[in-house]
Amino acid sequence: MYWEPDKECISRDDLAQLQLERLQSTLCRVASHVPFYRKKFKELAISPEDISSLDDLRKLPFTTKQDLRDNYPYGLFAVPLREVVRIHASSGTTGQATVVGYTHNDIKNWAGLVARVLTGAGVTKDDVVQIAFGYGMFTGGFGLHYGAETVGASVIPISSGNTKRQIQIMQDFRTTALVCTPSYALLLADLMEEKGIHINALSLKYGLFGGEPWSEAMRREIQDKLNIIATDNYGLSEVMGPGVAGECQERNGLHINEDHFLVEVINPETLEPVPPGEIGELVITTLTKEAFPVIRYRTRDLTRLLPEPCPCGRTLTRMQRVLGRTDDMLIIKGVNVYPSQIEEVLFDVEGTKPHYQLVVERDGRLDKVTVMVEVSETIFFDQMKKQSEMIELIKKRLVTELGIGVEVKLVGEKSLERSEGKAKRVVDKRKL
Ligand code: DLL
Repeated sequence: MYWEPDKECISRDDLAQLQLERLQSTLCRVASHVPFYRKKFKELAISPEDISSLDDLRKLPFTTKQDLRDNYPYGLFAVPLREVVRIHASSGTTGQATVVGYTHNDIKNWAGLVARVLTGAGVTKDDVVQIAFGYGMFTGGFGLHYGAETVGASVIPISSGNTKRQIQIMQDFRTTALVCTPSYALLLADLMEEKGIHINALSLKYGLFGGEPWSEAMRREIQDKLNIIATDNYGLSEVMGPGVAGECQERNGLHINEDHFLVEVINPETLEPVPPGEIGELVITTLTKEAFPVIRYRTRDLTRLLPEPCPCGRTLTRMQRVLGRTDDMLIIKGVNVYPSQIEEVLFDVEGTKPHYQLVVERDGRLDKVTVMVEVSETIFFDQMKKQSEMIELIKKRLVTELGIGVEVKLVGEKSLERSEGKAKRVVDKRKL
């Protein structure tokens, strides 16, 4: 049930002590080996010795994605390349790619933390784990792979893509745990339905999904269609990759691996901590990373901490599923709107499919958002009246939820572009 009970169920006091010790050694490491941090500490007139409690964390500078870009490719590494055994990079779709490195020890820790997440979700060495995340520069494939091997499960490193083959392998190899993005899990489920493959033809028990935001409605749909326990897991390459946090079988928030990551939740505008339990931007300081430590890394992911004890017995704090990103936020007629808010509304309406896209355009001086959502074939082709009723219902609920009006367009099943990795939810035509 637990992978490392001494860490996952550690007392909060012991944890705080461990975090402080590890923070201090991380600060010494970056101050002596990373010119970027040395310069920042000097500018702020602080040195690692000034940090004598966890509250002192607030004296430290933030690190942003731009800092990583400015130091491309190896500028923030804290060890010589000779000690680096693995390099990953983020896709860089929004500018310069960012590069991260791992020592032998980092890889060992990473595998152990992913093993924790897998174990929490139910995976044991008796499982056959199909990893449908891309292998390559993306951390998803290799990260989950090493973790699953560490658990002792039988790993199928199929990587992403080739959906038909994924299903064939799932049947033939009797896969019990599926690992991929939640949107890809739905794509797999849809194709199975189309091909008339009954869920009983599979041996699936668990699905571990991450890499992109999803909703409770999507979880329900995946669990029903694939007849599995679907858990959420979170991570980012700048900090390590998958393995930063993951849900246990309670499925009520993700336990953060706090013995390796110190987290804060801040107001992205004032940069001050939000009151306990409120939503803000997650900020992470790595506590054990050797090759690529980061101090107060601004993830741009929005969440809140759930400090109440979890019935599973783990003492590691949970975070709520990621609600969106600060840079995903759309400002429409002055109102902040997150795709996840729209998603929750859409999926509550009967007849919609869990595939949608938000198209943002500029109409004169104003931003206009059109919500495109797939609906079942019967509604799309046969029932004009039902269609207009549905549009009105969605619009009404969106006004209540968001406080502003948006356009709604129903589209046929499978007409929105599918992705084998992370789904593209927002098409912003304003930048074109
Ligand atoms: O997506 C690492 C990962 C791979 C995590 C596989 C889990 C499973 P990046 O490509 O660097 O790394 O993207 C990180 O993806 O800042 C979030 O915005 C988003 N993200 C990752 N996991 C989740 C999740 C990997 N469970 C960025 N829920 C992060 C919501 C997530 N968003």
